[in-house]
Amino acid sequence: MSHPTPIAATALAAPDGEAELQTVLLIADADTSREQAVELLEPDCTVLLAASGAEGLERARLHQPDLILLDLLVPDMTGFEVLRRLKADVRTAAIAVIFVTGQDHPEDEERCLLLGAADFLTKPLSAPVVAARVAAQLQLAAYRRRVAQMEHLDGLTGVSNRRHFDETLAVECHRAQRAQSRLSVAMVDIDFFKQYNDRYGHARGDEALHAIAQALAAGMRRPADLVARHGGEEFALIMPDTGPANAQKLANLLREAVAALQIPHAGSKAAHLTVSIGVATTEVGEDGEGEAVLKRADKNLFRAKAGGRNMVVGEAS
Ligand code: GH3
Ligand code: MG
Ligand code: MG
Repeated sequence: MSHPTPIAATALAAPDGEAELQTVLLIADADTSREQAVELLEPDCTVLLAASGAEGLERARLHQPDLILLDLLVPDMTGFEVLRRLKADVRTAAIAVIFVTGQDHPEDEERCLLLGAADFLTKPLSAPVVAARVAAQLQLAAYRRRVAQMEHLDGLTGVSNRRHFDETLAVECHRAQRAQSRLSVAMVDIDFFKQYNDRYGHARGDEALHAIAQALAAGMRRPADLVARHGGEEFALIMPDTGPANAQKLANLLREAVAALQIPHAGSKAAHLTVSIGVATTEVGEDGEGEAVLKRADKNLFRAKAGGRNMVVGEAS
């Protein structure tokens, strides 16, 4: 089977800049239609196969595909049941499902759509119809994914926003408490930034905020570390599983990375933009959503400002 246009209209740009193929999970017993579908999708998408409803549900949960093609006739349960279970599970409810059925029964089509299927295909499959319908759903999936990512990001700086920070901090605090590990947070505030705006203008101020945010993000080492814009010219960091000594070490590297940008600021002692950072660490088993440790980090930030700025203040190990 051949088709003129690529199915996956949007190659998603991964955060590291590499394009990523979209993933389609095909839940169907082995037959010629399944072979046809694989052949049609394979050059443009990553295709995952599941030969039963149970396997399909498991793979959907595990791999979070962009789209599911679901045959009405799977061996272990009806396709309707698979769809019902996909929609009942928060981990899979948002994944679009296209139903594939052998008979042209309008009542099947109606039932699928009522159960939440996104679209419907009838066997024998027609290549152009499959390509068009799959492409439409994949485009929507790409759009949804981008919106979900944007909801977590601060528009000006490209790092996480305050809401995402608050949610992540609550989750990580509970995780640290359960794991009996320590979690560090830091508050980062740009020094003499009001003067920077007054002297160079708000637009230059915005550019500096973006550059500093990106330098902080680039300096964070572990996948679980998080940089967020906490508000105005303040950033906040979450460093899971990190004690006071390592958190202060990292904070100092970040402070140096910002200074190394050498963004000129005639109104600052250092003659370029710098940041002050306050660090704090949870006690092992500490309860709470993170307000307490954040407050301690803020107090240390105040000390860093009072101590002369462009410095890190943390807690004793
Ligand atoms: P300190 O060294 O004590 O932190 O002094 P500061 O001037 O940095 O602190 P202050 O709180 O007095 O001023 C913060 C400034 O940050 C004022 C505000 O105009 C600027 N600011 C906050 N958000 C933005 C923004 O989104 N864009 C720009 N360009 N400036 C911002
Ligand atoms: Mg401030
Ligand atoms: Mg400031």
